[in-house]
Amino acid sequence: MLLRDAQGQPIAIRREDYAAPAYWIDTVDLTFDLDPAKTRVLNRMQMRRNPEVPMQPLRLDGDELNLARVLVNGQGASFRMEGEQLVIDGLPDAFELEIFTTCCPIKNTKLMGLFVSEDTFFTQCEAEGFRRITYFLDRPDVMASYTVTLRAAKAAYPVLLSNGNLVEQGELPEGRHFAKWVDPFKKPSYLFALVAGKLVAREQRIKARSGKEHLLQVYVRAGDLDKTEHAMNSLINSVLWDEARFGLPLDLDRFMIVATSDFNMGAMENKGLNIFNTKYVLANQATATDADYSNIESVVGHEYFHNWSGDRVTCRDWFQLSLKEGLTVFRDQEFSQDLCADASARAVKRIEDVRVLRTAQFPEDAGPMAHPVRPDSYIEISNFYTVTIYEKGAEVVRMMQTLVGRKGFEKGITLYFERHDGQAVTCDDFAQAIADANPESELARLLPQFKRWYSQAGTPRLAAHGVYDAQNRSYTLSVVQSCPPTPGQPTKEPFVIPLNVGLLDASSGRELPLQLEGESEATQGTRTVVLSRAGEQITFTGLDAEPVPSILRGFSAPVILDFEYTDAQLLTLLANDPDPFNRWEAGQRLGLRAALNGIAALATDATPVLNDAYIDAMRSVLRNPQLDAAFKELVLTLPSETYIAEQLDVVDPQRVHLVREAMRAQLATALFADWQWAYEEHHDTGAYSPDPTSSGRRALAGMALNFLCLAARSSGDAVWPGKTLQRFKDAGNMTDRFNALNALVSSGHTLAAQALARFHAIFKDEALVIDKWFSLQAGAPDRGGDILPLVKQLMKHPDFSLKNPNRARSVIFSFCSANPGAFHRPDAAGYVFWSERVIELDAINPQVAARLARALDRWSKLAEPYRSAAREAIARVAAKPDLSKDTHEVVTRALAGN
Ligand code: B3K
Ligand code: ZN
Repeated sequence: MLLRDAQGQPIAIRREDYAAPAYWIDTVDLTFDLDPAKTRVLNRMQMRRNPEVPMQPLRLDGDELNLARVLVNGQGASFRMEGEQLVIDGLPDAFELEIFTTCCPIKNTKLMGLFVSEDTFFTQCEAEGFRRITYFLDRPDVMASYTVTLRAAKAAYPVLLSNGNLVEQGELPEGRHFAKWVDPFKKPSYLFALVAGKLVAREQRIKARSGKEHLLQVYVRAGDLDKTEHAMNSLINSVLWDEARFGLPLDLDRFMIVATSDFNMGAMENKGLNIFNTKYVLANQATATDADYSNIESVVGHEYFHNWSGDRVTCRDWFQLSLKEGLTVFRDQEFSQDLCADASARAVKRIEDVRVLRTAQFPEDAGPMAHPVRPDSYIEISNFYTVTIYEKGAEVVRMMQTLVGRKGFEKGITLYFERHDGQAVTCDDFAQAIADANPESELARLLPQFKRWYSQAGTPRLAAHGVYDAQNRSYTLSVVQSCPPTPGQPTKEPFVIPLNVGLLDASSGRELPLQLEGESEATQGTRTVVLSRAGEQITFTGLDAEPVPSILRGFSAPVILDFEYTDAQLLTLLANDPDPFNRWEAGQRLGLRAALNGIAALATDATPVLNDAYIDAMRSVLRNPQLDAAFKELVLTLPSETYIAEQLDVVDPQRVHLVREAMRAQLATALFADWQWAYEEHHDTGAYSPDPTSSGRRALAGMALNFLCLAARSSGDAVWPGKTLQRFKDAGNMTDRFNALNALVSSGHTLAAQALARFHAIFKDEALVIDKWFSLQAGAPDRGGDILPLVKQLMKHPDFSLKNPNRARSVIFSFCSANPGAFHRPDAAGYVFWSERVIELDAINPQVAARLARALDRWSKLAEPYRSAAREAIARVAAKPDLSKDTHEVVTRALAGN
């Protein structure tokens, strides 16, 4: 596969060009002599020709390798290089191929392949990193059995790990030692891993339902062992949950997690040897927040669940990435929900997941990088580890569950793994298995159309309209679906959309029984209506007055719902909807409406943005004894600047920022007494536990403190900032401490400087906490353009490093991607800063650079002068010679977008 055209421009790989491999690799025997400057890799493979493919030369992928020797059946073989590929002609049908290469892990700043982090060797092979370790058929449909021998200096690298089971270990001359690992399962190369270094492990033996014993290990650096309890508990819960919910057992004697502080992403599901960013492993109450605890639980779960959805059954090609990622995100979401003690905590988790989808995936689906859940082409696959593949992919799986029911879905999963165990398959195979296990379901009936969710990009819109017919006592909802054009897809066909609907009585707020036209009886609760045509009508009968419709309950499909709710209807839903998702959604719609009105009015009018009815409703939620603190915190959080911006055709980010800040200030003062009450009522959560109830109380107390400090800003009151500083000093856990610090920093109080200095002094040796310290400052609300100079200063701080992805993200991404009010400056200095950092990072780590490049995806929506300045900045990056494929793809797509 040649990756550049005659002009040296990268060329796209297309899904329709898929062809089975011309050779298979049955076994791989790897021997590593580990040395940071020059690691030697001996790779012995038993290979055979694929008889189903016409005879052709063997082409092995490689990247930045030094090739020393190639032997075929023990004899020197003739080969040639075509670009980075090693090509061998005239091979017999079956043969042994031996390849000897060296590489330089210490210089590997891309963190793909074999690299060194804090004197420890790690690997990252997904998607195409194995070719940076040895020449190989580096594609997921080539599955082989691996035997791995690691050799290294014993004093420097006492722990030597790879996939599977340790079968032998021992001493070697000159202070070296070795370990030999055999993986009992065939796997694609992207699941290979090794780790070598000075590490210690928390261990736990568990017994599965079958009675089989397993050893679980969490490996970290010596000082971090006290931060591994939560990760271990999360792992144990994951093993138990997958067995209980889907009947999927742990299939290995030993399951290892290893943490590294230099990692491009969250974690990696290598078979039996998961490698994790420290951010998703290390936690104790002094250093980690509730959000960290909950992220650790879901990432540990996610990687563990890949052991089946990804490892036992993998992807035929990278276009099928969502086969494993969408399914595994769905599984980790369900896991976290099932661990919740009650319905309210489950709903909170669902709302949080939907919030991610709507603030990150919807913009992606509307921008230049929009792609279907199963993309048709890519230049660099690393760019397609996106919220569309992951989160929208998970919604597609969730809709399947909705269409076949929870039990039916479990049957479908069982059939999928029975049918495809040990294979590399496609998204079609998955959908087929779920449908085949449920032949009577709506999914089976509509399967080809349902699969448009895999092939069509863009977020569908539902325009719903309700008409009450007093004479017939009926209410008809008309729903028209549409989907905007996306790159390469000018028109779309209708989707299959499961729409969960309920009706409330407008005066009492009570839920009404549902009886569809033609039905003889009414039912209580929610109905799932399956839409499949461009326009349809749903008629409910037996209604004495016009009801308030509660549509898209639980966010039953990843769509945008337009319905012309009156404020009164939304207030009814906010106060009464038994569906907690739509109850929250009603509050969001009210807040969004106020924001959009405020933005439209700003040019001429500076009256308060929020009306009394909204403020009163928020007060009622805050004071409602029936609601949980975590849910209240979500309802009282205004829609984000990014989400508000998405609703506008032309975005002036400064206006969005000003209006949202004005809304916050208004909520702070109008509810001052209520915030005081909320803080006093919720701030004591007893001994620390990260469970949803106590973390919800902390979240609400933290929110209250934030508003109290904000109110103090306009009133000049010194009491609450003083109390907040005291809270910061006395806090018994990181959540309370960080919330207090955040309250001071985001209100711009003068006490913030003191607190920040103290925070740094206390946690100077805790890298993950120092990341928080950086990110809080770079993400703080902008006041008169003060954040960019601060960000530049932070980059000069001795603790800053561009090479460490977590640190680079904590400063640069917190500013460019997460702080629109500070980043979009009328003087364009934010964009200039962005282009310089993208270029600088691209030379070090293209994956991280390409992620940062996405910060300007939505440039064509910006108002002037932002729009032209942003375009110019993107063009500046695109014009840079020798740009990586990763960044090249992102910026050229951005420019083509308009
Ligand atoms: N599968 C990995 C992601 C790999 C990213 C490669 N650029 C982690 C995960 O989704 O579980
Ligand atoms: Zn994953």
